[in-house]
Amino acid sequence: MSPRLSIGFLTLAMTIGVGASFVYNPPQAHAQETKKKRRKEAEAAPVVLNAAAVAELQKIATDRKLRIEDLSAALKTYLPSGTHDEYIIFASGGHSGQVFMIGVPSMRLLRTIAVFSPEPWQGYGFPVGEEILAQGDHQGTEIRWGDTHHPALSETGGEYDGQFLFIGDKANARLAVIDLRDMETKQIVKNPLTVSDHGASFVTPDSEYIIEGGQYSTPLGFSYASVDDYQSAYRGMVTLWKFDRAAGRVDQTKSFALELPPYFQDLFDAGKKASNGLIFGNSFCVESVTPGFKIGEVNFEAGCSQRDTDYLHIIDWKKAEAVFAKGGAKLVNGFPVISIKTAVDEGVLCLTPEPKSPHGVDVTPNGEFVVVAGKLDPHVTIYSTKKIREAIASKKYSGTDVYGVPVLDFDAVMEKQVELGLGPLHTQYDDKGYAYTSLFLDSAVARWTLGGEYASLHSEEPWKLVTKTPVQYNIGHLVTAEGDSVSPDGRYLVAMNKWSLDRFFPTGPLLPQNFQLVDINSPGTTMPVLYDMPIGVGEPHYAQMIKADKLKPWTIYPAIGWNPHTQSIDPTAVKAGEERVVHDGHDVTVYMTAVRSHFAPDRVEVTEGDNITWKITSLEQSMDATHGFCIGGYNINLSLEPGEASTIHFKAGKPGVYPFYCTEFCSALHLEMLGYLVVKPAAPDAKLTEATKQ
Ligand code: K7E
Ligand code: CUA
Repeated sequence: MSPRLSIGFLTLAMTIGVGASFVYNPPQAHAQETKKKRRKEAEAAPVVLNAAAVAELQKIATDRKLRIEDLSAALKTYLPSGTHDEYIIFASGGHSGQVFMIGVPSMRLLRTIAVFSPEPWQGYGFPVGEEILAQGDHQGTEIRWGDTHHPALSETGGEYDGQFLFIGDKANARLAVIDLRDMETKQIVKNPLTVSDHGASFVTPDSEYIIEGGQYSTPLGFSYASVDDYQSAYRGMVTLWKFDRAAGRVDQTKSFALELPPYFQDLFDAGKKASNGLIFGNSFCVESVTPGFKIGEVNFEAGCSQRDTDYLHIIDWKKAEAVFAKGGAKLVNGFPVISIKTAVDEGVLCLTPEPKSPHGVDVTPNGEFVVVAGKLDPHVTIYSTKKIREAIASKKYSGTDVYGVPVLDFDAVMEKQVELGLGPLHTQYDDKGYAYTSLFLDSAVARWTLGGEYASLHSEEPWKLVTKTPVQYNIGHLVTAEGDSVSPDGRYLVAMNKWSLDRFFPTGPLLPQNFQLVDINSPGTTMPVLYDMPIGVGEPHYAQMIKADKLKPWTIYPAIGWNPHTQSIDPTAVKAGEERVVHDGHDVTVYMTAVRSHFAPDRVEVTEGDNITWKITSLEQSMDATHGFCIGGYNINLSLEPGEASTIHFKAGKPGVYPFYCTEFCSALHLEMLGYLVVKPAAPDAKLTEATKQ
């Protein structure tokens, strides 16, 4: 054998020979080796820029017309091949209905997680996962997309614990639960009270509850009432979904909602530390004008902004939980709802004025303050949670609203107002006593100083604007490293910009959005933009950024025959050596395994009209050895990750021959990983019987 041929033979043997008894795994071994080697090299020889290196860099910079800040940004964001990011962002995927996983500081898209929309690569909805998607259907209407807004990582003691991610769908008022061990969606819950929402999802400090606030008021429970009866028949709401961490699911039987006045509730945030037990939610349009209001005289949005203030909602969720536990909720569309009256009588709900048309409501990491940003007011308004508690205790009310809800005196609970610029929206925090607020109209990120306990962390005067960094353009949310947990890291900020205009090559009239990485590591006025990342899928809203080492994702499923839905071994999963096809009248069960590079069995013969149950187990135990399984013409496509077991059901259609094949280029003999589903015509005598009957 010539050396060339023998190498080829060896590679082939390694590729096709991976079975239960043959564990040689070249790509993985190679990856580990590279990583170790790199680390050793970097430790042994920290870079020294000698004259030759400087000259080379100078040439690159000159040729590419780079400035010194560009070089610095490049060095801060570049990840040498084979190294990993320090932080992971889980970003809303907007209208794509999905979640994006992005590394920071490299801003590389690592994965899309399929949530509300079918996704073929992940085999989500074809048909595995269809049962999860169907949980989110609305009154019999199939909903197969989502407008995702706010992802929330599960928390323990107010820290991201890296176990679960929740995300809300604004368009259809739904909440999804993603297990971060395999980054797959496990559950979708449809809100039984409202069609659409906005204030989802936000968690209480130990993820006891996942908060889903509503938005556009409607009659609760999908019932009908004329818009003319808005004041009496339309209501807002906030739902508290009980999270069962052990089950990894929302427990709908232990969840409840609060009826709220028909203001448009917007965003919510849970108190923490000093303010644990409270929930803060803002609102706009407390004028309760409705679309169609004074047609021809003034438009709706102007009608919505007649007053100078809207209302911040303050909810005591521990008291609400107690009211629910003692049966104080009434069923609306089968779901327990605490009425406004009960909430007021039991001291669960009160309001306080906030500057008109607010958007963000963000509790500081120590729980001492709540920052509200009003789109039409250049200030952020900061409330003291201590003053709120005191005002509630001493009943410092300035009156009640038209629904009888007590309104706390604004001056008694307001701590400060800080002028930042035009269109402040959302606020996040760092470890240096700074807050960061997005300025939509200014297209900038404002850094400003917090007071109270935070004053000792920085040398500047508290409650003052420190600096603004322009971003491109029209920033919505922003996210800092662990920025809404009890201990933010600072370091990085990502501006989530709605418009990109000239930043990228034009992609037709529909342009990407622009995520910009901002370096917030140095105190004071230095806060440069490091990187532009186009987002060409949907419109992301919020994101959360977690330390990468807090995530412990599985690299293969824990055992062969794993059912990702139950996160346990499926006792009925097909085992190696038990592959077969069982015919029982018109019921056919296929017991199949998949391993490089074949499906067994690879010829399945059925008869037109047969009910087929098709079970497949991936026998793979090597990282990244994923197989796909598709049957053309049947809308079937599975992703079989190492160890995964799947079961699907379908009916054999028209007689014919349907090739099935592996949709992942899994090995050198991947193209050979195929088989035939042969659908035979129903027996002629059976047809005769049918005909005779007529
Ligand atoms: Cu500002 Cu839905 Cu949080 Cu969009 S929301 S930006
Ligand atoms: Cu398995 Cu390609």
